[in-house]
Amino acid sequence: MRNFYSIFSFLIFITEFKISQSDGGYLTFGPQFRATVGEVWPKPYRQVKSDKFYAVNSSDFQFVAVNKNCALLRAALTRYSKIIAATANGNFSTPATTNFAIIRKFRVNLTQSCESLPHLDMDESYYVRGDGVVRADSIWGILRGLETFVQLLVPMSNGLLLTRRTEIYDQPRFKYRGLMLDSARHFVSKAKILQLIEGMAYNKLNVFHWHMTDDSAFPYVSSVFPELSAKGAYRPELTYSKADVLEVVKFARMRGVRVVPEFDTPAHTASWGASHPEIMTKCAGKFEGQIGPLNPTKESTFDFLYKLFSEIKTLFPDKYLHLGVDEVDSACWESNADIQDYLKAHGLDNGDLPYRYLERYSANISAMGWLQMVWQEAMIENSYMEWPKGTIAQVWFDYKKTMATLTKKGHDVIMSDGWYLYVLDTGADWEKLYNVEPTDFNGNKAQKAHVIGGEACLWSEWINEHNVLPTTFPRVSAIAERLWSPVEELSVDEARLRLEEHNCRLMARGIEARPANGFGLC
Ligand code: CP6
Repeated sequence: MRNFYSIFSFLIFITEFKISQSDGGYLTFGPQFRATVGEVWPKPYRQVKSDKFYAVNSSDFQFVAVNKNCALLRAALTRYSKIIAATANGNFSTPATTNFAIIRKFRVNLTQSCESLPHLDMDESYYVRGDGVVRADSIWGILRGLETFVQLLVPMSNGLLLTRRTEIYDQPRFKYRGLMLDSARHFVSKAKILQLIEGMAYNKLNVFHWHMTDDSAFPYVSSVFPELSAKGAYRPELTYSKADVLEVVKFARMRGVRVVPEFDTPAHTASWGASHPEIMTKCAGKFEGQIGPLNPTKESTFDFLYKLFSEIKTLFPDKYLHLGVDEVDSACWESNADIQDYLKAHGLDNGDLPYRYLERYSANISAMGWLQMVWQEAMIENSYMEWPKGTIAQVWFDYKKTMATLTKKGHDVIMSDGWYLYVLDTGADWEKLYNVEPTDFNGNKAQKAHVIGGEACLWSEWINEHNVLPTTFPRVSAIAERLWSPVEELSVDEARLRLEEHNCRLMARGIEARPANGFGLC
Protein backbone atom coordinates (compact mmCIF):
# COMPACT_ATOMS: atom_id res chain seq x y z
CA MET A 1 0.00 0.00 0.00
CA ARG A 2 2.85 2.36 0.82
CA ASN A 3 4.26 1.66 -2.63
CA PHE A 4 0.92 2.46 -4.15
CA TYR A 5 0.97 5.98 -2.74
CA SER A 6 4.57 6.67 -3.66
CA ILE A 7 3.67 5.96 -7.25
CA PHE A 8 1.29 8.90 -7.16
CA SER A 9 3.92 11.33 -6.06
CA PHE A 10 5.94 10.40 -9.15
CA LEU A 11 2.99 10.80 -11.40
CA ILE A 12 3.89 14.19 -12.78
CA PHE A 13 7.26 12.93 -14.02
CA ILE A 14 5.84 10.04 -15.92
CA THR A 15 4.84 10.88 -19.45
CA GLU A 16 4.79 7.49 -21.10
CA PHE A 17 1.26 6.21 -21.51
CA LYS A 18 -0.83 3.91 -23.53
CA ILE A 19 -4.50 3.26 -23.77
CA SER A 20 -4.54 -0.38 -23.01
CA GLN A 21 -6.09 -2.70 -25.59
CA SER A 22 -6.93 -5.35 -23.06
CA ASP A 23 -8.72 -3.35 -20.41
CA GLY A 24 -10.02 -0.54 -22.53
CA GLY A 25 -11.20 1.79 -19.77
CA TYR A 26 -7.86 2.72 -18.27
CA LEU A 27 -5.03 5.00 -19.06
CA THR A 28 -1.72 3.56 -17.96
CA PHE A 29 0.86 5.95 -16.60
CA GLY A 30 4.13 4.08 -16.46
CA PRO A 31 4.18 0.50 -15.32
CA GLN A 32 1.82 0.58 -12.36
CA PHE A 33 -0.37 3.59 -12.02
CA ARG A 34 -3.72 3.58 -13.75
CA ALA A 35 -6.40 6.22 -14.06
CA THR A 36 -9.76 5.72 -15.66
CA VAL A 37 -10.47 7.76 -18.77
CA GLY A 38 -13.99 8.78 -19.62
CA GLU A 39 -15.62 6.24 -17.30
CA VAL A 40 -19.22 7.00 -16.44
CA TRP A 41 -20.49 7.63 -12.89
CA PRO A 42 -22.82 6.16 -11.81
CA LYS A 43 -21.98 3.05 -13.77
CA PRO A 44 -24.45 2.42 -16.61
CA TYR A 45 -26.76 -0.57 -16.83
CA ARG A 46 -24.87 -1.82 -19.88
CA GLN A 47 -21.91 -0.48 -21.80
CA VAL A 48 -20.19 -1.96 -24.82
CA LYS A 49 -16.73 -0.53 -25.38
CA SER A 50 -14.32 -0.53 -28.25
CA ASP A 51 -10.78 0.71 -28.46
CA LYS A 52 -11.58 3.19 -31.15
CA PHE A 53 -11.28 6.81 -30.09
CA TYR A 54 -12.32 10.19 -31.42
CA ALA A 55 -11.50 13.77 -30.60
CA VAL A 56 -13.74 16.77 -29.95
CA ASN A 57 -12.74 20.38 -30.33
CA SER A 58 -14.44 22.20 -27.47
CA SER A 59 -14.92 25.33 -29.54
CA ASP A 60 -16.14 23.57 -32.66
CA PHE A 61 -19.01 21.19 -32.03
CA GLN A 62 -22.76 21.28 -32.13
CA PHE A 63 -25.64 19.55 -30.41
CA VAL A 64 -28.46 19.03 -32.89
CA ALA A 65 -31.97 18.14 -31.74
CA VAL A 66 -32.89 15.80 -34.58
CA ASN A 67 -36.39 14.89 -33.40
CA LYS A 68 -38.63 16.50 -30.74
CA ASN A 69 -37.48 19.70 -29.08
CA CYS A 70 -38.68 21.88 -26.20
CA ALA A 71 -37.48 24.58 -23.81
CA LEU A 72 -36.14 22.02 -21.32
CA LEU A 73 -34.06 20.40 -24.04
CA ARG A 74 -32.75 23.68 -25.44
CA ALA A 75 -31.68 24.79 -21.96
CA ALA A 76 -29.96 21.46 -21.33
CA LEU A 77 -28.01 21.70 -24.60
CA THR A 78 -26.84 25.18 -23.65
CA ARG A 79 -25.75 23.93 -20.21
CA TYR A 80 -23.91 20.91 -21.54
CA SER A 81 -22.19 22.98 -24.22
CA LYS A 82 -20.75 25.09 -21.40
CA ILE A 83 -19.83 22.00 -19.43
CA ILE A 84 -17.87 20.70 -22.41
CA ALA A 85 -15.92 23.95 -22.36
CA ALA A 86 -15.32 23.52 -18.61
CA THR A 87 -14.19 19.94 -19.23
CA ALA A 88 -11.63 21.18 -21.73
CA ASN A 89 -10.25 23.49 -19.06
CA GLY A 90 -10.25 20.75 -16.43
CA ASN A 91 -6.92 19.85 -14.92
CA PHE A 92 -7.22 16.12 -15.32
CA SER A 93 -5.83 15.38 -18.74
CA THR A 94 -4.41 12.53 -20.74
CA PRO A 95 -1.36 12.93 -22.96
CA ALA A 96 -2.11 13.07 -26.70
CA THR A 97 0.02 10.96 -28.97
CA THR A 98 -2.32 10.12 -31.81
CA ASN A 99 -4.44 12.22 -34.13
CA PHE A 100 -7.90 10.88 -33.58
CA ALA A 101 -10.67 11.66 -36.06
CA ILE A 102 -12.59 14.75 -34.95
CA ILE A 103 -16.35 14.55 -34.42
CA ARG A 104 -18.43 17.74 -34.51
CA LYS A 105 -22.10 16.86 -34.53
CA PHE A 106 -23.91 15.34 -31.54
CA ARG A 107 -27.37 14.10 -32.46
CA VAL A 108 -29.96 14.40 -29.71
CA ASN A 109 -32.93 12.20 -30.55
CA LEU A 110 -35.92 12.76 -28.26
CA THR A 111 -38.75 10.57 -29.50
CA GLN A 112 -41.67 11.72 -27.30
CA SER A 113 -42.99 15.17 -26.44
CA CYS A 114 -41.46 16.77 -23.37
CA GLU A 115 -43.09 16.51 -20.00
CA SER A 116 -42.61 19.65 -17.96
CA LEU A 117 -42.45 18.23 -14.44
CA PRO A 118 -40.24 15.38 -13.24
CA HIS A 119 -42.16 12.77 -11.25
CA LEU A 120 -41.72 9.54 -9.33
CA ASP A 121 -42.49 7.32 -12.33
CA MET A 122 -40.66 9.29 -14.99
CA ASP A 123 -38.76 7.37 -17.65
CA GLU A 124 -35.03 8.04 -17.27
CA SER A 125 -33.76 5.41 -19.67
CA TYR A 126 -31.57 6.40 -22.62
CA TYR A 127 -29.10 5.23 -25.24
CA VAL A 128 -25.75 6.91 -25.91
CA ARG A 129 -23.16 6.32 -28.61
CA GLY A 130 -19.79 7.87 -27.93
CA ASP A 131 -19.34 9.22 -31.42
CA GLY A 132 -22.26 11.55 -30.97
CA VAL A 133 -25.73 10.08 -30.33
CA VAL A 134 -28.02 10.62 -27.35
CA ARG A 135 -31.44 9.00 -27.73
CA ALA A 136 -34.36 8.63 -25.31
CA ASP A 137 -38.12 8.45 -25.31
CA SER A 138 -38.46 11.07 -22.57
CA ILE A 139 -36.81 14.39 -21.86
CA TRP A 140 -35.67 12.94 -18.51
CA GLY A 141 -33.81 10.18 -20.32
CA ILE A 142 -32.24 12.78 -22.60
CA LEU A 143 -31.01 14.73 -19.54
CA ARG A 144 -29.42 11.60 -18.06
CA GLY A 145 -27.99 10.68 -21.46
CA LEU A 146 -26.42 14.10 -21.98
CA GLU A 147 -24.75 13.80 -18.61
CA THR A 148 -23.33 10.43 -19.63
CA PHE A 149 -22.28 11.59 -23.08
CA VAL A 150 -20.34 14.52 -21.66
CA GLN A 151 -18.72 12.31 -19.01
CA LEU A 152 -17.12 10.32 -21.81
CA LEU A 153 -15.07 13.39 -22.78
CA VAL A 154 -11.59 13.77 -21.30
CA PRO A 155 -9.20 16.63 -22.02
CA MET A 156 -5.98 15.76 -23.81
CA SER A 157 -2.72 17.61 -23.54
CA ASN A 158 -3.17 18.92 -27.10
CA GLY A 159 -6.28 20.86 -26.07
CA LEU A 160 -8.76 18.52 -27.71
CA LEU A 161 -11.11 16.20 -25.87
CA LEU A 162 -10.77 12.45 -26.16
CA THR A 163 -13.87 10.32 -26.50
CA ARG A 164 -14.45 6.67 -27.12
CA ARG A 165 -16.51 4.62 -29.52
CA THR A 166 -18.92 2.99 -27.11
CA GLU A 167 -22.58 2.13 -26.77
CA ILE A 168 -24.45 2.65 -23.53
CA TYR A 169 -27.92 1.35 -22.69
CA ASP A 170 -28.87 2.81 -19.37
CA GLN A 171 -31.72 2.98 -16.88
CA PRO A 172 -31.87 3.40 -13.10
CA ARG A 173 -32.20 0.53 -10.66
CA PHE A 174 -34.35 2.62 -8.28
CA LYS A 175 -36.79 5.35 -9.18
CA TYR A 176 -36.30 7.42 -6.00
CA ARG A 177 -32.73 8.71 -5.58
CA GLY A 178 -32.75 11.62 -3.19
CA LEU A 179 -30.77 14.13 -1.24
CA MET A 180 -32.29 15.80 1.83
CA LEU A 181 -31.14 19.17 3.11
CA ASP A 182 -32.07 20.46 6.57
CA SER A 183 -32.14 24.23 6.10
CA ALA A 184 -33.12 24.92 9.72
CA ARG A 185 -30.22 23.93 11.98
CA HIS A 186 -27.98 26.10 9.84
CA PHE A 187 -29.10 28.34 7.04
CA VAL A 188 -27.79 27.38 3.61
CA SER A 189 -28.01 30.07 0.95
CA LYS A 190 -30.00 29.70 -2.22
CA ALA A 191 -26.75 29.82 -4.20
CA LYS A 192 -25.42 26.74 -2.39
CA ILE A 193 -28.75 24.95 -2.75
CA LEU A 194 -28.58 25.50 -6.50
CA GLN A 195 -25.07 24.05 -6.56
CA LEU A 196 -26.25 21.06 -4.54
CA ILE A 197 -28.96 20.43 -7.12
CA GLU A 198 -26.52 20.90 -9.97
CA GLY A 199 -24.23 18.32 -8.38
CA MET A 200 -27.21 16.00 -7.93
CA ALA A 201 -27.83 16.10 -11.66
CA TYR A 202 -24.16 15.26 -12.27
CA ASN A 203 -24.78 12.11 -10.23
CA LYS A 204 -28.21 11.32 -11.73
CA LEU A 205 -29.95 11.92 -8.40
CA ASN A 206 -33.56 12.95 -8.89
CA VAL A 207 -35.21 14.17 -5.66
CA PHE A 208 -34.25 17.18 -3.57
CA HIS A 209 -36.04 16.78 -0.23
CA TRP A 210 -36.12 20.17 1.45
CA HIS A 211 -36.43 19.79 5.23
CA MET A 212 -37.29 23.46 5.51
CA THR A 213 -38.08 23.94 9.20
CA ASP A 214 -37.12 22.44 12.52
CA ASP A 215 -36.99 23.41 16.21
CA SER A 216 -34.18 25.85 15.64
CA ALA A 217 -35.53 27.92 12.75
CA PHE A 218 -38.39 28.66 10.39
CA PRO A 219 -36.58 30.21 7.40
CA TYR A 220 -39.48 30.25 4.91
CA VAL A 221 -41.18 33.66 4.54
CA SER A 222 -44.90 32.91 4.35
CA SER A 223 -47.36 35.50 3.14
CA VAL A 224 -50.31 34.15 5.16
CA PHE A 225 -48.18 33.96 8.31
CA PRO A 226 -45.14 36.24 7.84
CA GLU A 227 -44.58 36.20 11.61
CA LEU A 228 -43.41 32.58 11.38
CA SER A 229 -40.08 33.64 9.89
CA ALA A 230 -40.11 37.13 11.43
CA LYS A 231 -39.92 35.48 14.85
CA GLY A 232 -38.72 32.00 13.93
CA ALA A 233 -35.78 32.61 11.57
CA TYR A 234 -32.27 33.30 12.87
CA ARG A 235 -32.20 36.65 11.10
CA PRO A 236 -34.32 38.35 8.44
CA GLU A 237 -31.57 37.77 5.85
CA LEU A 238 -31.36 34.06 6.65
CA THR A 239 -34.66 33.26 5.00
CA TYR A 240 -36.12 31.98 1.73
CA SER A 241 -38.65 34.17 -0.06
CA LYS A 242 -41.32 32.75 -2.34
CA ALA A 243 -39.19 33.89 -5.27
CA ASP A 244 -36.23 31.92 -3.86
CA VAL A 245 -38.34 28.78 -3.54
CA LEU A 246 -39.72 29.17 -7.06
CA GLU A 247 -36.21 29.61 -8.41
CA VAL A 248 -34.96 26.47 -6.65
CA VAL A 249 -37.94 24.46 -7.89
CA LYS A 250 -37.44 25.65 -11.46
CA PHE A 251 -33.68 25.08 -11.40
CA ALA A 252 -34.29 21.53 -10.20
CA ARG A 253 -37.08 20.86 -12.69
CA MET A 254 -34.84 21.89 -15.59
CA ARG A 255 -32.41 19.20 -14.46
CA GLY A 256 -35.00 16.48 -13.93
CA VAL A 257 -34.84 16.85 -10.16
CA ARG A 258 -38.04 16.85 -8.12
CA VAL A 259 -38.37 19.04 -5.04
CA VAL A 260 -40.27 17.46 -2.13
CA PRO A 261 -40.84 19.93 0.71
CA GLU A 262 -41.05 19.03 4.37
CA PHE A 263 -42.33 21.39 7.05
CA ASP A 264 -41.87 18.90 9.85
CA THR A 265 -44.74 18.48 12.36
CA PRO A 266 -46.07 17.84 14.97
CA ALA A 267 -42.68 17.66 16.73
CA HIS A 268 -39.56 19.66 15.76
CA THR A 269 -41.75 22.77 15.71
CA ALA A 270 -40.33 24.98 18.49
CA SER A 271 -39.58 27.69 15.91
CA TRP A 272 -43.28 27.80 14.99
CA GLY A 273 -44.12 28.45 18.63
CA ALA A 274 -42.12 31.67 18.67
CA SER A 275 -44.95 33.39 16.79
CA HIS A 276 -47.85 30.95 17.26
CA PRO A 277 -47.84 29.67 20.83
CA GLU A 278 -51.58 28.95 20.54
CA ILE A 279 -51.02 25.93 18.28
CA MET A 280 -48.36 24.45 20.57
CA THR A 281 -48.70 22.30 23.67
CA LYS A 282 -47.70 23.93 26.96
CA CYS A 283 -45.96 21.25 28.97
CA ALA A 284 -46.55 20.94 32.73
CA GLY A 285 -45.16 18.97 35.66
CA LYS A 286 -41.57 17.93 35.07
CA PHE A 287 -41.63 19.76 31.73
CA GLU A 288 -43.08 23.03 33.08
CA GLY A 289 -41.87 25.97 31.03
CA GLN A 290 -41.20 23.95 27.88
CA ILE A 291 -43.37 23.84 24.82
CA GLY A 292 -44.07 20.55 23.12
CA PRO A 293 -45.52 19.34 19.79
CA LEU A 294 -48.45 20.97 18.02
CA ASN A 295 -51.67 20.57 19.97
CA PRO A 296 -53.77 17.91 18.24
CA THR A 297 -56.91 18.57 20.28
CA LYS A 298 -57.62 22.05 18.98
CA GLU A 299 -59.56 22.78 15.83
CA SER A 300 -57.50 25.95 15.41
CA THR A 301 -54.32 23.89 14.97
CA PHE A 302 -55.79 22.24 11.90
CA ASP A 303 -57.17 25.53 10.57
CA PHE A 304 -53.69 27.01 10.87
CA LEU A 305 -52.10 24.05 9.08
CA TYR A 306 -54.71 24.18 6.34
CA LYS A 307 -53.96 27.83 5.62
CA LEU A 308 -50.18 27.40 5.72
CA PHE A 309 -50.07 24.29 3.55
CA SER A 310 -52.53 25.77 1.05
CA GLU A 311 -49.92 28.45 0.46
CA ILE A 312 -47.04 25.95 0.34
CA LYS A 313 -48.97 23.93 -2.23
CA THR A 314 -48.83 26.85 -4.68
CA LEU A 315 -45.01 26.89 -4.63
CA PHE A 316 -44.09 23.21 -4.81
CA PRO A 317 -45.57 21.50 -7.88
CA ASP A 318 -44.43 17.96 -6.97
CA LYS A 319 -47.17 15.41 -6.24
CA TYR A 320 -45.51 14.62 -2.91
CA LEU A 321 -45.29 16.44 0.41
CA HIS A 322 -43.15 15.02 3.21
CA LEU A 323 -45.19 15.27 6.41
CA GLY A 324 -42.25 14.67 8.73
CA VAL A 325 -43.78 13.11 11.88
CA ASP A 326 -40.44 11.95 13.27
CA GLU A 327 -39.47 11.75 16.93
CA VAL A 328 -42.87 12.67 18.37
CA ASP A 329 -42.50 12.44 22.13
CA SER A 330 -45.93 12.31 23.77
CA ALA A 331 -44.67 13.14 27.30
CA CYS A 332 -45.56 16.82 26.96
CA TRP A 333 -49.04 16.00 25.65
CA GLU A 334 -49.50 13.68 28.61
CA SER A 335 -48.51 16.42 31.05
CA ASN A 336 -51.01 18.97 29.73
CA ALA A 337 -54.28 19.20 31.69
CA ASP A 338 -56.40 20.56 28.80
CA ILE A 339 -55.33 17.71 26.57
CA GLN A 340 -56.10 15.17 29.29
CA ASP A 341 -59.58 16.71 29.76
CA TYR A 342 -60.15 16.50 26.03
CA LEU A 343 -59.18 12.83 25.97
CA LYS A 344 -61.61 12.05 28.82
CA ALA A 345 -64.45 13.92 27.14
CA HIS A 346 -63.92 11.98 23.90
CA GLY A 347 -63.29 8.55 25.42
CA LEU A 348 -59.70 8.51 24.12
CA ASP A 349 -56.36 7.85 25.78
CA ASN A 350 -52.81 9.13 25.37
CA GLY A 351 -51.97 6.47 22.82
CA ASP A 352 -54.60 7.96 20.51
CA LEU A 353 -52.95 11.38 20.31
CA PRO A 354 -50.45 10.85 17.48
CA TYR A 355 -53.16 9.15 15.45
CA ARG A 356 -55.62 11.92 16.29
CA TYR A 357 -53.12 14.39 14.85
CA LEU A 358 -52.23 12.38 11.79
CA GLU A 359 -55.70 11.37 10.65
CA ARG A 360 -56.84 14.99 10.53
CA TYR A 361 -53.67 16.48 9.11
CA SER A 362 -53.08 13.74 6.54
CA ALA A 363 -56.70 13.95 5.36
CA ASN A 364 -56.32 17.69 4.82
CA ILE A 365 -53.11 17.20 2.88
CA SER A 366 -54.76 14.54 0.72
CA ALA A 367 -57.71 16.85 0.10
CA MET A 368 -55.28 19.44 -1.22
CA GLY A 369 -54.18 16.89 -3.80
CA TRP A 370 -50.87 15.82 -2.34
CA LEU A 371 -49.42 12.35 -1.95
CA GLN A 372 -47.37 11.83 1.19
CA MET A 373 -44.03 10.81 2.54
CA VAL A 374 -43.37 10.30 6.26
CA TRP A 375 -40.49 9.34 8.51
CA GLN A 376 -40.77 5.72 9.58
CA GLU A 377 -42.27 6.31 13.04
CA ALA A 378 -45.46 7.68 11.54
CA MET A 379 -46.19 4.24 10.06
CA ILE A 380 -44.65 2.04 12.71
CA GLU A 381 -46.39 3.74 15.63
CA ASN A 382 -49.76 4.34 14.01
CA SER A 383 -50.55 0.89 12.75
CA TYR A 384 -54.29 1.58 12.49
CA MET A 385 -53.84 4.65 10.32
CA GLU A 386 -55.06 4.11 6.77
CA TRP A 387 -52.46 5.72 4.55
CA PRO A 388 -53.44 7.02 1.13
CA LYS A 389 -52.23 4.81 -1.71
CA GLY A 390 -48.71 5.83 -2.73
CA THR A 391 -47.55 6.95 0.73
CA ILE A 392 -43.81 6.41 1.13
CA ALA A 393 -42.02 5.78 4.43
CA GLN A 394 -38.47 7.03 4.88
CA VAL A 395 -36.44 4.58 6.96
CA TRP A 396 -33.78 6.16 9.14
CA PHE A 397 -32.96 3.67 11.90
CA ASP A 398 -33.18 -0.08 12.56
CA TYR A 399 -33.55 -0.57 8.83
CA LYS A 400 -33.50 -4.38 8.79
CA LYS A 401 -36.46 -4.62 11.11
CA THR A 402 -38.25 -1.52 9.85
CA MET A 403 -37.99 -2.41 6.16
CA ALA A 404 -39.17 -5.96 6.83
CA THR A 405 -42.17 -4.72 8.83
CA LEU A 406 -43.26 -1.94 6.50
CA THR A 407 -42.79 -3.79 3.21
CA LYS A 408 -44.68 -6.79 4.61
CA LYS A 409 -47.63 -4.46 5.08
CA GLY A 410 -47.25 -3.41 1.46
CA HIS A 411 -45.81 0.06 2.00
CA ASP A 412 -43.25 1.62 -0.31
CA VAL A 413 -40.07 2.59 1.50
CA ILE A 414 -36.86 4.47 0.88
CA MET A 415 -33.56 3.91 2.65
CA SER A 416 -31.75 6.58 4.66
CA ASP A 417 -30.29 4.57 7.54
CA GLY A 418 -26.51 4.85 7.26
CA TRP A 419 -26.68 7.64 4.72
CA TYR A 420 -26.19 10.64 7.02
CA LEU A 421 -23.65 12.78 5.23
CA TYR A 422 -22.82 14.87 8.29
CA VAL A 423 -21.26 11.78 9.87
CA LEU A 424 -17.67 12.13 8.72
CA ASP A 425 -15.07 9.44 9.13
CA THR A 426 -11.40 9.65 8.39
CA GLY A 427 -10.17 8.26 5.12
CA ALA A 428 -12.18 7.05 2.16
CA ASP A 429 -15.46 6.97 4.03
CA TRP A 430 -17.45 6.92 0.79
CA GLU A 431 -16.79 3.18 0.84
CA LYS A 432 -19.04 2.68 3.84
CA LEU A 433 -21.82 4.67 2.18
CA TYR A 434 -21.31 2.73 -1.05
CA ASN A 435 -21.82 -0.58 0.72
CA VAL A 436 -25.21 0.23 2.25
CA GLU A 437 -27.67 -1.97 0.37
CA PRO A 438 -31.34 -0.91 0.74
CA THR A 439 -32.70 -4.41 0.08
CA ASP A 440 -30.47 -6.09 2.65
CA PHE A 441 -33.21 -7.34 4.99
CA ASN A 442 -35.25 -10.48 5.47
CA GLY A 443 -38.13 -10.41 3.03
CA ASN A 444 -39.54 -12.00 -0.10
CA LYS A 445 -39.45 -10.68 -3.65
CA ALA A 446 -42.66 -8.71 -3.27
CA GLN A 447 -41.29 -7.01 -0.18
CA LYS A 448 -38.03 -6.09 -1.89
CA ALA A 449 -40.01 -4.58 -4.75
CA HIS A 450 -41.43 -2.10 -2.23
CA VAL A 451 -37.97 -0.60 -1.78
CA ILE A 452 -38.19 2.20 -4.32
CA GLY A 453 -34.89 3.89 -3.54
CA GLY A 454 -33.04 5.88 -0.96
CA GLU A 455 -31.95 9.27 0.18
CA ALA A 456 -28.78 10.81 1.57
CA CYS A 457 -29.50 13.16 4.48
CA LEU A 458 -27.76 16.47 5.15
CA TRP A 459 -28.84 17.11 8.73
CA SER A 460 -27.28 20.47 9.31
CA GLU A 461 -26.32 20.56 12.99
CA TRP A 462 -22.73 20.29 11.70
CA ILE A 463 -23.21 21.72 8.25
CA ASN A 464 -23.37 25.31 7.13
CA GLU A 465 -22.83 27.45 4.07
CA HIS A 466 -19.10 26.76 4.12
CA ASN A 467 -18.91 22.99 4.31
CA VAL A 468 -22.16 21.86 2.71
CA LEU A 469 -20.68 21.18 -0.72
CA PRO A 470 -17.51 19.33 0.32
CA THR A 471 -19.53 17.35 2.87
CA THR A 472 -21.88 16.27 0.11
CA PHE A 473 -19.46 15.72 -2.76
CA PRO A 474 -18.09 13.27 -3.66
CA ARG A 475 -19.55 11.12 -0.89
CA VAL A 476 -23.11 11.37 -2.21
CA SER A 477 -21.76 10.00 -5.48
CA ALA A 478 -21.25 6.67 -3.73
CA ILE A 479 -24.92 6.61 -2.73
CA ALA A 480 -25.94 7.72 -6.21
CA GLU A 481 -24.18 4.73 -7.77
CA ARG A 482 -25.71 2.31 -5.24
CA LEU A 483 -29.13 3.63 -6.26
CA TRP A 484 -28.59 3.76 -10.03
CA SER A 485 -26.33 0.90 -11.09
CA PRO A 486 -26.93 -2.87 -11.32
CA VAL A 487 -26.36 -4.28 -7.84
CA GLU A 488 -24.29 -7.24 -9.04
CA GLU A 489 -21.72 -4.87 -10.53
CA LEU A 490 -21.14 -2.74 -7.47
CA SER A 491 -17.63 -3.06 -6.12
CA VAL A 492 -15.67 -0.59 -4.03
CA ASP A 493 -12.42 -1.77 -5.59
CA GLU A 494 -13.70 -1.31 -9.11
CA ALA A 495 -15.33 2.01 -8.25
CA ARG A 496 -12.31 3.64 -6.59
CA LEU A 497 -10.54 5.05 -9.63
CA ARG A 498 -13.78 5.85 -11.41
CA LEU A 499 -14.81 7.91 -8.39
CA GLU A 500 -11.45 9.64 -8.44
CA GLU A 501 -12.01 10.61 -12.05
CA HIS A 502 -15.59 11.64 -11.29
CA ASN A 503 -14.37 13.88 -8.49
CA CYS A 504 -12.03 15.64 -10.92
CA ARG A 505 -15.02 16.11 -13.19
CA LEU A 506 -17.12 17.62 -10.39
CA MET A 507 -14.32 20.03 -9.50
CA ALA A 508 -13.73 21.01 -13.14
CA ARG A 509 -17.42 21.94 -13.24
CA GLY A 510 -17.11 24.16 -10.18
CA ILE A 511 -18.43 21.87 -7.45
CA GLU A 512 -16.33 22.18 -4.27
CA ALA A 513 -15.69 18.50 -3.71
CA ARG A 514 -13.62 16.91 -0.95
CA PRO A 515 -10.87 14.37 -1.72
CA ALA A 516 -12.24 10.89 -2.24
CA ASN A 517 -9.26 8.58 -1.84
CA GLY A 518 -6.36 10.30 -0.17
CA PHE A 519 -4.55 11.13 -3.38
CA GLY A 520 -5.23 13.39 -6.30
CA LEU A 521 -5.22 13.07 -10.05
CA CYS A 522 -6.18 16.66 -10.66
N1 CP6 B 1 -33.60 16.03 12.99
C1 CP6 B 1 -34.86 15.65 12.75
C2 CP6 B 1 -32.62 15.09 13.11
C3 CP6 B 1 -32.93 13.72 12.97
C4 CP6 B 1 -34.27 13.39 12.73
N2 CP6 B 1 -35.19 14.36 12.62
C5 CP6 B 1 -31.90 12.69 13.12
C6 CP6 B 1 -31.54 12.21 14.37
C7 CP6 B 1 -30.55 11.26 14.52
C8 CP6 B 1 -29.91 10.77 13.41
C9 CP6 B 1 -30.27 11.21 12.15
C10 CP6 B 1 -31.26 12.17 12.02
N3 CP6 B 1 -31.36 15.53 13.31
N4 CP6 B 1 -35.84 16.58 12.63
C11 CP6 B 1 -34.72 12.00 12.54
C12 CP6 B 1 -35.34 11.76 11.22
CL1 CP6 B 1 -28.71 9.56 13.57
